[in-house]
Amino acid sequence: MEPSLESAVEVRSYLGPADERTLAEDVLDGLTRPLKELPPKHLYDARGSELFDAICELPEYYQTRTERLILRTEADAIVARTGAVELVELGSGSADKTRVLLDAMNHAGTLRRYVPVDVSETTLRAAAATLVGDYPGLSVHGVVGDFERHLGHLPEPLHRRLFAFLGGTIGNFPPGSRRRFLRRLRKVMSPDDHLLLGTDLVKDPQVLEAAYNDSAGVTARFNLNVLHVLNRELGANFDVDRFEHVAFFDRKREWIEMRLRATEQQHVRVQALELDVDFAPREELRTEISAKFTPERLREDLRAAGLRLTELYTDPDELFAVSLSGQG
Ligand code: AVJ
Repeated sequence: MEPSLESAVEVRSYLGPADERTLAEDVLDGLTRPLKELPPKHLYDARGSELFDAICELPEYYQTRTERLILRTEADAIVARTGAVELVELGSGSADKTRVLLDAMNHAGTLRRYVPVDVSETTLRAAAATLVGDYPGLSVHGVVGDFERHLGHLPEPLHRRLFAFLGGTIGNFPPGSRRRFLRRLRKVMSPDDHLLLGTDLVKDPQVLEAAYNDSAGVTARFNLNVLHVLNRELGANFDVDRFEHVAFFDRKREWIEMRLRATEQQHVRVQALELDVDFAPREELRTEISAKFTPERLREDLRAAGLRLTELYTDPDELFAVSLSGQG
């Protein structure tokens, strides 16, 4: 083993017993409401993450490949514009889009540190090990945690940082929490830091709806998987076959909504919570919102958080946007 590689990686976990309670609390909160709802983060257990990776390859799901194309085209410009020596990535996952940015920083000769923040320690450690091998001189400081709660645990900045929040995940926040999250993010940023944010754009509703109702049924399996999560983690007895996947574009709110619809009247017991939940025939449980942006709304949301939009990079078909903003 190379000692130099070993010392280049440091991983700190901030997840504890409190985090195991969040699923239980979210279920108790969400399933006792008149309009049943679950936060989308529980879609991503091992199986859910696998299904999400499969979604990213679907012909209908243009987001991932479009964002990658934008990053490939603009990475050098982004690095030149920000002068970043350090990349802080929220929800880094397998970090494959990250490489495009790390490559550009490496070529510019500025790359010093990568700070991935992710809830999965296994994924984070695997990515860290590969990256230090591939980028000589790179150090990785991994933060195992929830980017909604652990932003206070980022290491002291070395110099100018680029914060990346990619994939359109910001769209999962409802408008109020979205601005609150951006504001909290802005508060941990230094005056010379920049935020690189990936957002899906408002477009033809048919194109949007197809992306969440793929013909291979992968999104349906991804959505239904959350019921398996509740069955396994909380001893619930959802009959997954008696729910169906629903996804539509809410034209007024300009977001995609994913729901699970009970095909018939049913009663569910959640053992760990001693909770009984009834579903009326066709009653729906909301599992995700995925907001779509116009450049104007994006600018406004950033401004409300104290950030100024400086660049908006998009693809020729204007499907997706990667924006750069800062405090200057
Ligand atoms: C990972 C939140 C960006 O909203 O498009 C994909 C998740 N849901 N298909 C999205 C998702 C259904 C995805 N984000």
